Amino acid sequence: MSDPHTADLFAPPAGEPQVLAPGAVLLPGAALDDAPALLAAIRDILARAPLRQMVTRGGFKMSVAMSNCGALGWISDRRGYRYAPLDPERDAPWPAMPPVLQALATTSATRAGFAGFVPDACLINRYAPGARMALHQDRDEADFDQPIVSLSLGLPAVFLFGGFERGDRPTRIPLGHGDVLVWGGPARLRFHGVLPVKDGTHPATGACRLNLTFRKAG
Ligand code: MD6
Ligand code: FE
Repeated sequence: MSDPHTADLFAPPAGEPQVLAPGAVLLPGAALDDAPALLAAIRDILARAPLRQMVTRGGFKMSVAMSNCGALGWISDRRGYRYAPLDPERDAPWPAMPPVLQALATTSATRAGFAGFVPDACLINRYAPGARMALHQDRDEADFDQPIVSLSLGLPAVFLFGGFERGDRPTRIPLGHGDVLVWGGPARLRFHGVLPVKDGTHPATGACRLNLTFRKAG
């Protein structure tokens, strides 16, 4: 099986977009070149708006630690989930979205067939080993015609790519450092989640996975 044409059928080369389902496109390694600049920008944001573990409406502390940048930030508390212009921990606006982050989101969306995507919200998720994200739909945004761009950095994770009902059996998609997943159109309301992140360290992030989701929330 050393014929490169045959091998390609099973392992598309990094950089080739992979259509997982209509509207869901994986861009393997799309952020690798920019990763150092992206991580520097993320560190700067987190120095100003620190990561915190939010509680759900039911009062459970989420295993993933979160912060935001951009005009709007996603928050959860005993009143539920929503987007808010102010960081409730600091009673101040979220840090602005750095151009390097916005550009990655817009370029990735265009590559996946969603030209003209300009995010106003970027949710930063940090997964320590063991942290996970239960199956959910993203439905707190104003316009479901707008895609979501998701960037993975650091430790790998298994993304659960589900269907349109919570009970639909999800497909497992490995996501690694520099991968970008664009999620829109007919895929926009699919259920999805992340399996517990395995122990390990990554040269770029240390002992964690970072996931950034870019949205047009307002
Ligand atoms: C994560 N991602 O990858 C969690 N949501 O850590 C999400 O919940 C997500 O990757 C909407 C669109 C893309 C995503
Ligand atoms: Fe989500």
